[in-house]
Amino acid sequence: MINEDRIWQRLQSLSTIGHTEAGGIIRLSFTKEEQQAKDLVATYMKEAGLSVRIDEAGNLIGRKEGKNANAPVVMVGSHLDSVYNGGNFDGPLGVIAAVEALQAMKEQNIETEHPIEVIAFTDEEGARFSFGMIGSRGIAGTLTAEDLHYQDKDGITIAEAMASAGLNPDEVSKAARKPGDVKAYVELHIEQGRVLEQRNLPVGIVTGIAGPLWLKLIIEGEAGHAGTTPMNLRHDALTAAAKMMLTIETEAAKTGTTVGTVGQLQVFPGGINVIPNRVEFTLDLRDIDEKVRDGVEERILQQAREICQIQGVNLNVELLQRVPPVPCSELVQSAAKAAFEELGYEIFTLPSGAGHDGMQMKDLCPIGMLFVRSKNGISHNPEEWSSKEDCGHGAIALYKTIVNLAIQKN
Ligand code: HGY
Ligand code: MN
Ligand code: MN
Repeated sequence: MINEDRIWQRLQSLSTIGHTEAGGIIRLSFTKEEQQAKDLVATYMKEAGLSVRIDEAGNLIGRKEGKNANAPVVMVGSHLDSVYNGGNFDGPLGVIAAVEALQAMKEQNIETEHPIEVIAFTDEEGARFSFGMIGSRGIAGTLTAEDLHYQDKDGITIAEAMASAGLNPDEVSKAARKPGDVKAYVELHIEQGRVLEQRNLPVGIVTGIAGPLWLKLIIEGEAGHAGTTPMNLRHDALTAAAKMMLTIETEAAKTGTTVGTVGQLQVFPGGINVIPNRVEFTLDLRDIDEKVRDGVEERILQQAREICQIQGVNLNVELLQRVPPVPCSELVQSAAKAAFEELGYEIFTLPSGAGHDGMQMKDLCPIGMLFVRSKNGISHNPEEWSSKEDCGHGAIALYKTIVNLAIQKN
């Protein structure tokens, strides 16, 4: 049904773009590496007989017409941008498998009622601007001009980066689709965890996506001489931050389902013999249950303020993004279950700890996801890997799910 070798070869070609000496991938949004990846995938889309365009938010879109041009589109896709030093499968597998599914339909002359669009969303990861899911917010119509002010490490805003990539940030709202335009959105993605591996299954059906809360905590103390300032007279921003990080670890672990990560840390002025007067660090807090997640947030911030009181330092908290957890729709889950049955795959369902573009699409259309087993559950790491066979199983399951969704007359 699908060509596993072609998928594998295309994944390998894609993995050379943004490849670093450290062995990982750096393909940040609106950079030449992301553009090169889009250009390569655009050639694959054309080979699959799709009409190809870039929308106003920078998403690469390949479209296959359906028998009924007015029928709502079935969307399928993922992303081509990466985290810093990421792996080869997070995002690209979903895009390449989606193109393969449509190419297989073309080669087998399969016509569907609904048109189908493959989307390579721009900036799913948020690595460059610590914001993220820019492309899917654009399609969902929730991306605003204010969002485009987020800056990267060099102070370049999203708007400036879009302009340098040939887009007009003032027109970003034109990428929006209306509810009713889209029948469903389905994405194939690597699991990035160990559940499928522990069950010895190649693929699974996702029940829901945990919601990421991203905060930046800014602690301001007092710079001082490392040699002349007694310990009891210090207002050390870094030791205060360190105690807060340990609180994050303790409070997140308590619920058994929440995960908390400090991924970025900046210390000022950064001298070996200067007591730090300013520290900035990020918190990525997630749970499949929004109330549980926000309860952990509350307890962390409460203790952070107590730490500030004791150490005589100041805390400011900046909200970067607060994305609610999203359940996967019955419509897509049942189309996937029917596909698994047709293929003789064990029907196994699991939640996603990682965030995905489907979260932004939840008010636009029913969403759903399929997972492919990850070796040792490793991801966001050059060691990220899924076998050719598992990628093939994932692609066939995606193909069947798409056909199940696009062939029905409603
Ligand atoms: O951060 C995430 O969960 C996803 O990889 N963007
Ligand atoms: Mn991803
Ligand atoms: Mn990722």
